[in-house]
Amino acid sequence: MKPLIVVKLGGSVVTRKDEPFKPNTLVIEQVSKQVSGLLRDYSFILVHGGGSYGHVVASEHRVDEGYLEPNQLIGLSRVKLSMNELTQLILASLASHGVPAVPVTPVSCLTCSSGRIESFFTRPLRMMLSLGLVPLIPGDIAMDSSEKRFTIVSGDQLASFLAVRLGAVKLIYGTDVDGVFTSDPRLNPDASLIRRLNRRTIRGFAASLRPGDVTGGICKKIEEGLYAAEKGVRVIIGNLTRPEALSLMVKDEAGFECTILEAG
Ligand code: ATP
Ligand code: IP8
Repeated sequence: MKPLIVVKLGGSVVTRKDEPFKPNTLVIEQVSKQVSGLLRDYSFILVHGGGSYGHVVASEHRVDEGYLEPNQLIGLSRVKLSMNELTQLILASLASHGVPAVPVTPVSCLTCSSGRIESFFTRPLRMMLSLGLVPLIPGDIAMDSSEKRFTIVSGDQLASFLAVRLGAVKLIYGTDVDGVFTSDPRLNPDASLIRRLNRRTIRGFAASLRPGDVTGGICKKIEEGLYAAEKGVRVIIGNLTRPEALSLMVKDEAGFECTILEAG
């Protein structure tokens, strides 16, 4: 089988996070075209985030906090509606470039405990990959066996879990910035890119990393990425809004401005 690459298409890549329900159509198209060209040599799982779709709705209904009161249930439905819409846009773009993507909805094949994936029926994914299909997986709502009863499972967690479980050679977290910086580069023009990051070196920056959206933003992304790196997956955080970024990160990230997460 071809080497497996798991790519998380960040919400900051596939949407404009500062405008509710606004897809970044240009970047979605760029990514679809690159995946199409790479499929001859690699197999892919594409995970996508919520951006200006899921996060807004999830936080309105406090879905990430778990069950608080019955009125939240309609919120679960609304999160699905908004995420389905985004998945559909990405799927249509991939298909128009000849990428045989199939959407897989996490709420139907996994459960969490206190917000962490506890079981995931991955057989359909393995069968899809062996056929040459490209699973397209959104961050999603999930049933939770703890007293939370439901939760949000982030694309970041899904991507690192699947990269480890399915033996990916590389896990790419695509965002709208070049990687992890000493502080938020969109707020601080003096922030500098951290090219290599591990649990030891991160201590120096921990205070400057802001938690972000309902699923924890850049901090959680680093944590999820380090988990996969420590299990032997090559993990990169890089800017997928740059032209040809995906191809460069898949084939050879040397010389490309990005952050590599390492064990140690
Ligand atoms: P989503 O969760 O919607 O899928 P995403 O995965 O694209 O989104 P975010 O969680 O939004 O990514 O994280 C990327 C954002 O984190 C960047 O747009 C940046 O502004 C912000 N950020 C905050 N602190 C930092 C930092 N120290 N280094 C890099 N980015 C940072
Ligand atoms: O954007 C969250 O996934 P993320 C998805 O990867 C929802 O954190 C439903 C808010």
